[in-house]
Amino acid sequence: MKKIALIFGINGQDGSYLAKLLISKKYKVHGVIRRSSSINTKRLNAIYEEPQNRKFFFLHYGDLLDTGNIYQLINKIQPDEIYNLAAQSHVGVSFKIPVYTSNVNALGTLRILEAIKEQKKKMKFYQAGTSEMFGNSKKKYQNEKTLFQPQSPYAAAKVFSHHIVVNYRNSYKMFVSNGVLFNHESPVRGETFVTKKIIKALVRIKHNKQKILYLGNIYSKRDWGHAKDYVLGMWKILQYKKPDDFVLSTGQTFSVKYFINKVAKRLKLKIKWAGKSLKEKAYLMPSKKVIIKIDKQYFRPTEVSYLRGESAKARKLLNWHPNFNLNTLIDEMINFEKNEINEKN
Ligand code: NAP
Ligand code: F7E
Repeated sequence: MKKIALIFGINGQDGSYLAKLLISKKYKVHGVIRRSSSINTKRLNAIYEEPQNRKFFFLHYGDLLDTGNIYQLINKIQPDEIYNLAAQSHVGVSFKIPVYTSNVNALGTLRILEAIKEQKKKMKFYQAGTSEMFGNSKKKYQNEKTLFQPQSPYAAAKVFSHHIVVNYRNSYKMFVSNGVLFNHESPVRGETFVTKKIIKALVRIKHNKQKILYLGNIYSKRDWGHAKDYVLGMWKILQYKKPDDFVLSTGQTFSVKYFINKVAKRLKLKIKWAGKSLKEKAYLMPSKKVIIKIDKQYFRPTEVSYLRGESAKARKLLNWHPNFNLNTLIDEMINFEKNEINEKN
């Protein structure tokens, strides 16, 4: 019998990678999408249009704000595994819509847990936790034992979800697990996240399709991995013999500015930085044209300036190891953007 998975947030970056992974592992995959006024399921088209997936891949309308809808979907589908990847996932935006973000990212998780609790069938549950929960930790590496110090409505809501998962595990003996994942990117990363924004813009600048890239704080440091590696980790977390919490990370950290310089180098764009703070700019050499400017609007009221994960537990207990490094991640993302430009020409 095929295992049945239900993915909330299937239309997102991770959802699309996870759906492909689970289909390759012979699961029947059900996914929940939100109704949108224009078609936005580009990441799922390849899976949906593949005739042999017709019997194994199903999409349903739903929303983490709708308690009845969540209950009905879980009750009808009777999944073996449920992955909650749905969220208002942009940290900066969470300061603009904090109540909505908390409703989806915190209470949305609780709504799913409540629906699972009412089922006779034992269902495993994965919650998409985040390194943002560590906030401005003073630790050189953050792991499962590191204190959460959330610095945004996004992170505070995710901390609630993390704790409520642990609470339901202890209270009701449910198989519910948290992944605490550091940043992970890919060619299908949302376009307002910094890696995708930088790569897309620099490839377009290289091809004379764009003049200037505006960014916020380029001195924060992140531990960036590839979504493909991280969705495998999610699956492994649910295959572990017991429910538990796991950090997934590469263990390396780089500043946004380092990332920009690396991408520019790989694109053979020679850039030179000058100026400080909001006046800092990157010039394209030898023309001396300004191609990067700093824009106040991309700064957050509170910033998480340094994240670096330690994922020894997942590496030991789950035999999880990232295959991508920063160079291979960047190369894949650059190639994707180059193809996008070629296809449009
Ligand atoms: P993403 O691309 O933004 O995908 C999030 C998905 O959630 C989207 O498909 C979105 O639907 C859906 N969604 C948003 N609000 C919803 C609601 N009210 N009801 C139902 N679905 C809703 O995010 P991602 O990068 O794939 O991340 C997946 C999960 O991991 C998120 O929970 C994120 O917070 C968490 N996370 C991400 C990272 C990372 O670096 N990527 C790291 C740690 C944790 P639409 O497509 O309709 O907008
Ligand atoms: O920002 C800085 C920004 O938005 C990274 C989400 O997937 O990972 C992601 O959250 C850094 C921050 O990712 C711009 O201030 C500078 O310091 O790409 P980001 P994030 O905030 O780390 C975590 C793990 C998640 O869980 C989240 O869901 O880059 N930065 N200039 C900028 N960031 C953006 N977005 N845009 C800029 O122009």
